[in-house]
Amino acid sequence: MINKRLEEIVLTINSKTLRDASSHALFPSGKRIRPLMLLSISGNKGLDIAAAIELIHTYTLIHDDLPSMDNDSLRRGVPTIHKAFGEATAILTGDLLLTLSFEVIANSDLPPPLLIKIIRNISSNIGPNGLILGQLLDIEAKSKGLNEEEHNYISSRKTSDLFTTSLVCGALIADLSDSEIERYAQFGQIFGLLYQLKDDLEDHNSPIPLEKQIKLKEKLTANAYELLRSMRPHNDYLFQQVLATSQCLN
Ligand code: GRG
Repeated sequence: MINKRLEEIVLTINSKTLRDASSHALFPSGKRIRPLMLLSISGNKGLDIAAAIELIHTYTLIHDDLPSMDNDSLRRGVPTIHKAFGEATAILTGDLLLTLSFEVIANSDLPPPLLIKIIRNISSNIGPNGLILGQLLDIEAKSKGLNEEEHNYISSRKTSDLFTTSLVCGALIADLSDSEIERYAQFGQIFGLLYQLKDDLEDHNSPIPLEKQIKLKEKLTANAYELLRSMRPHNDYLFQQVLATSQCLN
């Protein structure tokens, strides 16, 4: 369902080069965790917003892979966009996916007051006090040592904030109460840290000693389950994601 909607969105891009580059970035598909989390809360009426979240996620990956950032040659087993299409096209493809995400949101048929809440939440989480701040701090951190608190702060911005807005948008579309929305936001922060920890453990890429990482993983997993158990209705997809993510290094 999400892939079909993304295919339709890509077809609205007039330039063949930009359409091909966007298609290359979106397919083969990643795990689609963020949009699936959103849909697990909102149901099908959140489809456009879920697709917009995946467009944003894909933009961050394209820009993160650029020579001036992580300089990666492969993503999901295929050449990164700058390797396949050149750096200028890769920058523009990231830019267009971000821009297109807001066009898709604005054109969705959800009520305008809800759309404004969604736009406010997404833009504050991916902007200069969210994901972009996380990316900047991550780049700056490469030339200096970090303590656990600083490292976790970067992970919260770089990774948790996009999970958080995906979950909060799902909760907003499902018309949940403020306290339920807040619980999904808390879950997003915890899950993002857990997800980043898994990535760090797999890549052996953390300034934090292994023992401390494992302790943190156990604490985050317990907190994530506790929050999920307090929510109604039971969300099987979110339980499965915590289980799959926390199983690293078991
Ligand atoms: C360029 C503004 C800007 C931000 C980049 C996404 C990001 C921030 C950096 C990528 C590096 C990284 C390790 C981020 C942690 C989050 C993460 C593990 C992203 C990969 O997400 P998955 O696993 O990827 O959902 P797929 O391929 O399944 O979509």
